[in-house]
Amino acid sequence: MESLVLQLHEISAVKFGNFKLKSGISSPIYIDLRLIVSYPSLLRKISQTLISSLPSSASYDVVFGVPYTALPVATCVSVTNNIPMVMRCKEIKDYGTAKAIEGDFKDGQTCLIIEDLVTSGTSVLETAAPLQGAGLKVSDAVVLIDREQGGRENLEENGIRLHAIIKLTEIVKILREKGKLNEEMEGTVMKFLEENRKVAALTKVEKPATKVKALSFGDRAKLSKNPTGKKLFEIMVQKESNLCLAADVGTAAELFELAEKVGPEICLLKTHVDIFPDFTPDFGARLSSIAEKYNFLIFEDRKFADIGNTVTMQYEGGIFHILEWADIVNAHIISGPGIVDGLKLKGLPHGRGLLLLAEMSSAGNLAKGDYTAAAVKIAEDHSDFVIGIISVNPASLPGAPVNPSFVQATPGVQMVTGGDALGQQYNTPHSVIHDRGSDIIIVGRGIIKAVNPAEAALQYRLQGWNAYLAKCS
Ligand code: 5BU
Repeated sequence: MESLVLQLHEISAVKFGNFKLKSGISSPIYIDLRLIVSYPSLLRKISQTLISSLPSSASYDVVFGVPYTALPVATCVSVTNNIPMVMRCKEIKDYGTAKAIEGDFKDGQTCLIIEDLVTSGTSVLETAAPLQGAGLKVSDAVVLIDREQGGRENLEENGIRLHAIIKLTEIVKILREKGKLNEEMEGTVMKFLEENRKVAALTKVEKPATKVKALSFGDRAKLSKNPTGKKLFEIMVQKESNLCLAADVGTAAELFELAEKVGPEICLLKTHVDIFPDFTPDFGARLSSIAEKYNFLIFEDRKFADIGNTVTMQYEGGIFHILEWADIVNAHIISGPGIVDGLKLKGLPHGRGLLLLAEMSSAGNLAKGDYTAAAVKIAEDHSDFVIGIISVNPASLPGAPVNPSFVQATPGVQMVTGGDALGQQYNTPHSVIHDRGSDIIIVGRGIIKAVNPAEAALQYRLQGWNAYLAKCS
């Protein structure tokens, strides 16, 4: 262990000084294990140490390295121990055969997660979810360094055993013993690590006490002035689901098949009806009967944007007859409040609801500032028909907290942050619901490109719902 620590120090993978961390705080210690790719013998040593730290009885069908730092380590473990590897693509592409998890594996196989450093355990948890979603069993994670900031406990609570090679405080002690840092620096680093541990523990205890408890969906159902808005909240409570599936599949036939599989997990199914080459006039009736069977609502993501008079015709007419089957539609406010009046004219007599777009998930979009504020204001002015808002950061909307009778729905959600090649940006379910204050996660490719969409939907539902429960407690 000593020689490993000394080598890490020698290649400057462990440094002492004054470093500004991503979180903005200054740290006297900095760890950058990406450097190990330049030192093959060290890489080999680390991977061997990781494997030998596991119980001898343990065996895994596949290994997975958290990108990017642990990826070469996992490759090394895979090659030397002859254990197949699986990989995650940070960006799920629309084309080709790219999947959320790449590699050959079978449902129910066991997967060992390999990570370089664990702090609170969040990154391991966010990694485990899509693996589990793809059908793999994850019960163990092995890491090189444990920062001792609650990672072990957090993972344990989620059924994952943590195997750590060395604690950060042990690294500091070894380097001090070997004369690589002076007493003063040792003191500074130990104090920093201790304080950070306290900070992590304190925020855990203090946050719920100082934060305003979120109102439950059940209570908010009572506040909604619109029957569809009310029903949506009620379904969320009944199904313990705040998951909306963005069903962007290639054909209507695939959509029906997917809705049957994922139906039990969702409160809302979002369509883009104009993408189906096999659309037929009975589309609405067929989808509605599946919606009724599994108790979810249908949201056509039509993004109306024209003047009031035109949207009345687009809503009701054409070949899609959206008004007949979509419980909910949405609209941009670029044309002003007349668009809401137009849609309301047709929708309200049918008890339908409208979501207004206040923010978008794509990079460089223009829905911000005054535009976002205007969307919230128009929503308030039409709270009999507007049931909620499409937003990305609901807690920071102008005038927040926004009227609790409005549901907040957020697209751009996957188990890991990142994006696609065309500007989509992803946040995790926990971050969207708990940290950003949203109510509903809208998930498309995270579910539909999964090997097992039903299992992936279950995982998204659990993550979304647990984040909601945490907000209410
Ligand atoms: P994804 O596969 O999870 O990236 O799909 C996201 C869906 O949400 C997709 O149907 C988009 O049309 C939709 N969407 C979005 O991604 N971003 C937005 O700001 C809005 C809708 Br509004």
